[in-house]
Amino acid sequence: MNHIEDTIAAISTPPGEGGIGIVRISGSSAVSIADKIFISSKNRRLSELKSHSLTHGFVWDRGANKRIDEALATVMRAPNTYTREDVVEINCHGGMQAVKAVMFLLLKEGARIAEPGEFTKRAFLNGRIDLSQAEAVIDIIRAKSDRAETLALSQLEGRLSSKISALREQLAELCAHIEAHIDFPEDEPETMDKAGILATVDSVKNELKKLSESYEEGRLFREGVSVAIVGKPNVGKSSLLNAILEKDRAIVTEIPGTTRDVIEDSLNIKGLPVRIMDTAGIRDSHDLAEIEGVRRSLKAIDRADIVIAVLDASKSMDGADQELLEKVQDKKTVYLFNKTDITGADFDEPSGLSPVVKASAKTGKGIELLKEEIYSACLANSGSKGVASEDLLITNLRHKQAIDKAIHALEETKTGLETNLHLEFVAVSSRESLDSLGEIIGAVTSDDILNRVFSQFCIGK
Ligand SMILES: Nc1nc2c(ncn2[C@@H]2O[C@H](COP(=O)(O)OP(=O)(O)OP(=O)(O)O)[C@@H](O)[C@H]2O)c(=O)[nH]1
Ligand SMILES: [Mg+2]
Repeated sequence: MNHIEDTIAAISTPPGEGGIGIVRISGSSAVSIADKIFISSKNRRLSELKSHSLTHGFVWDRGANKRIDEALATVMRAPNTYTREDVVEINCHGGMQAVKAVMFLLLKEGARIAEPGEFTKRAFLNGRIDLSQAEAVIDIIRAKSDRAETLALSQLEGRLSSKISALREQLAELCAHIEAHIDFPEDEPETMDKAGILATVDSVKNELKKLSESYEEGRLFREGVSVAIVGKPNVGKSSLLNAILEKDRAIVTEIPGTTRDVIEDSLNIKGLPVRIMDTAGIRDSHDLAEIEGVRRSLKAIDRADIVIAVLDASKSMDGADQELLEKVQDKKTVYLFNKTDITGADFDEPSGLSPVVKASAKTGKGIELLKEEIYSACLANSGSKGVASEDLLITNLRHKQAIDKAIHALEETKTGLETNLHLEFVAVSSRESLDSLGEIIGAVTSDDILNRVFSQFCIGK
């Protein structure tokens, strides 16, 4: 993946039927290779076209002397392109056949198949974006909610990059200051501003701590949370799922033991991507399918970030309800009393449960409140107070790990200075903090880091 002199090509639209299919070509020979397979209807060569212009024509197989597809070609010349190289995009008809035929011709004319993420990797290697911005591209593609997309977009626009760069500038100055005194220890007491250095260490460290702490919340919005609806048979779990999703997703009957499998769907609560699971009612059974269903319900409790324990408000609590409460006691749980359309707000409510939502899956009452409670429970899980949307959130584990490494190195720097450790050692840890932050934006990088980042991409991006 390091042959940046190659011209690469890939199908950039997802496989399957679609209106159009796009093949993208990037590299110094992009235009000349595309010219060999594309004939514009005005009989002009792509190499004669102005940059960033679109032209209609036909994909042409010279060898077989036949038209392959009608298409549009866009020529974009370096450096104002996605990769900073010459780029040609051929928009042909959707479906697999046309794009595959175009790819085949391009490979025959000298292009190489791009590896996953190679276009974006080139954008990084050619200095158009830094590494955290490249990662934002994957996050945008994968965003499961508008909030996740907004966070990724702000990362792509460089908000994280500028924050990290600003902190690195402070650290670079600090390193230079410390290193300058290594060779002149006799000057040390007079010229080295130890108090000033310590103040910088503390202030950078505090900023990094704030970023690190934002990760749990950032991760929630990027990756989403899973919520399991559990309870005895017939308490209204499937009805609740349907009410939450506002669609008829799961089968509801008055027969206890209707749901046998885990039914999953997704929704968004205030920008939080939520994967919600309806489960089989938990009870002892001799029915093999139901036994398996109950096993899956228990597994769902384990897997879920949040559990909704459903209780039937129209009936008094029994041993099975108690058992359920014990099973969820180690989980972040929202207790939902269903069927309050039958009882009203007055029923025998056991004490000590929190938060409690009184609802009716039948009338929809309390469903909005339930969503609020799920949202708060998630943020409480992340240890966050619900940071305002303008705040910078770390959403990527790799970034958090690099920040934590930098914090640790700064702590060592601080101790070193306070205990008058030889400056050479202090210099090592302060350099380490600078380098750790450099890993986030790719100023300091290794093949290992690059491979890890770009292997997550899809082909054609
Ligand atoms: N009055 C009233 N009836 C409800 C409510 N929610 C569910 N029911 C009824 O309770 C019965 C069971 O509902 P389900 O949603 O299938 O219950 P479940 O918990 O999924 O049951 P299993 O899948 O068997 O575990 C059905 O007859 C529903 O119409 C409610 O809020 N009020
Ligand atoms: Mg059910």
